[in-house]
Amino acid sequence: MDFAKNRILAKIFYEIAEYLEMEGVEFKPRAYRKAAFVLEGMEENIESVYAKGGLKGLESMPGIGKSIALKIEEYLKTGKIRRYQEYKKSFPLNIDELISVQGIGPKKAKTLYQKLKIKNLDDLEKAAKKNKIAALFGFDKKTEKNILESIAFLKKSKGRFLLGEILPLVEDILKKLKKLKQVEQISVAGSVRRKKETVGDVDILITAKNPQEIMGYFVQLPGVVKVWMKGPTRSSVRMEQGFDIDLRVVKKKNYGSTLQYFTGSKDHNIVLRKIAIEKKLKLSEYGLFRGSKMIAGWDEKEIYRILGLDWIEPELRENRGEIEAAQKSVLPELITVKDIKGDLHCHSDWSGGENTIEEMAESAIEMNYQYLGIADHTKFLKIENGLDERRLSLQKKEIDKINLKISSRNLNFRLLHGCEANILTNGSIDIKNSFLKKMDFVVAGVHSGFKMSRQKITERIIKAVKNPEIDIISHPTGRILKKRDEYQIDFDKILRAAKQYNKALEINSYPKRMDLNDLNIYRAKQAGVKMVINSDAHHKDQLDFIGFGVGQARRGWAEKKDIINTDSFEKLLKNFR
Ligand code: DGT
Ligand code: CA
Ligand code: CA
Repeated sequence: MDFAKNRILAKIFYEIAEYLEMEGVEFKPRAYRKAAFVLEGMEENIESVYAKGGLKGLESMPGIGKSIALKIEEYLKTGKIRRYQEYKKSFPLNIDELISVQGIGPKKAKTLYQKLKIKNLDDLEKAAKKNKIAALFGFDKKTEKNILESIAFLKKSKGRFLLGEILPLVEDILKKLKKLKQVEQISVAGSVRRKKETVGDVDILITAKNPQEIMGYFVQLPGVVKVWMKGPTRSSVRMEQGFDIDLRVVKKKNYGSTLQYFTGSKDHNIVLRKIAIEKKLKLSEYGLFRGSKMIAGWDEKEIYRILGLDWIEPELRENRGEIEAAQKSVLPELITVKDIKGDLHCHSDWSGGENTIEEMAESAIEMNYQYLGIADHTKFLKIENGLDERRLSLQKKEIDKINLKISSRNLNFRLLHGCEANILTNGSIDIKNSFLKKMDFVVAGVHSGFKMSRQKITERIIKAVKNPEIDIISHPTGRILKKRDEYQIDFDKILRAAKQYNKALEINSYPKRMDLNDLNIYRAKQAGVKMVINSDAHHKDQLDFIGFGVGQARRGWAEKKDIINTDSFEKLLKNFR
């Protein structure tokens, strides 16, 4: 099924939300974002909802009120939304781009356009370099410097896409191609197969009976907006989300070597080719050769074996020691999604989340988890409606009630009551220790004051690590992919403290967060520090994000024993107390 209209409407609604914020309208932006979010996650296309139920049908969807339903109707009938067109006409600017700059929100974007005719990142950069921004808003030099840094950062990541954003789309396309009777073997290669946190383009390989037909089907997939090339063995398209997919059809006898070659990474392949040469062999995408005789090619494992290596998981192929480890047969046994027994960081509608605690629990039960830890924000985070001690106590009662209900179903499942408390600028926590003591577990993280000096912010986090009531440090680096760099911390110092006080650092699976990148995970593992892979879900469907965290953990060589939420419920709680 094609969900093109759902996606287009979602994108328009996200943009309308920004325009509303530009005008200083309250509450409505949130409603539009919610509607966009619902549209993105729908399992039915919006045209058929409307065809079946008309305006009433649209209104009966969660998160869609009267005025938004009318806009959907308008779009389905006319292909346009007048209000949106008007906004675009009065403010012809790249709003997504501008507000992704740290310190620039919709209102500032509006002023920038009105006063300086700034429409995009390039305009903004030029103006900032001439100190025009500071003059306009009364910013100090430092703020303007931050803006320039943020622009440089955005430019660096331009043209790369979050794995979490595109993987669901890629998996959908793989599924569609797999269903074709002509397709024999199929795999994604490149950085997607290696689960790199950001992806330049998507590479897919297949072997097939009738390549022409497959190419014909591929270039007409829903969501394709441009065909770069369409040939008998290779086609390349641009998807509406902006990323490209390369599809290659190869011969069966070359499938393994081509998969190996296009999985990369380039650095990994270079070393592999050297090893081949040392053995008087030659490795290329067409196979492994002795002289002109092909000795391997159809199977990837075979190539590694003949080169004297254990087969290497794609996530490890970055030339970071995996080849030496494969030679010595000491590769790590990487953690898998199946090893995860529960999630210790998700949000409910008590603060920031979209679903009730019970709905979150049901999703976790469906995922065969043994436990789910509700860790809502605490009171310092006012914008997220953070919980104070009184509401935390009420929440505890609610969780007890749900646990009781669930226990009658004879499931091996329990809800745990935690919170994601704030590490304040002086390292203290916004909820008293005497209260935290009563909770099942406590996550604590930095949610404000990122721009402190390296020494100060490190001390601040270490103070939280030493706090006996805290079990997990969330957002240990504070980065937001493509938006904000890690905050300056002395990571080695934090690792030493975490090891000494036996605290777990969080691998955050939320696609744009991914606190603890592959290299940091590797460092933590080497330092003997335990980690926890959490979804940070704000919606029940987002519990699935866990796979992205597991992907990064694998890239960081993490094994089951390194990750605490592979433990049973009993063992986990014993360690927390
Ligand atoms: P991306 O797309 O930037 O996220 O990263 P990759 O790794 O998917 O890179 P891509 O799409 O340019 O190429 C796919 C793989 O093909 C790459 O990982 C390794 C292989 N490859 C591409 N160009 C070269 C090359 O010049 N030399 C070698 N040895 N391998 C290459
Ligand atoms: Ca690629
Ligand atoms: Ca490529």
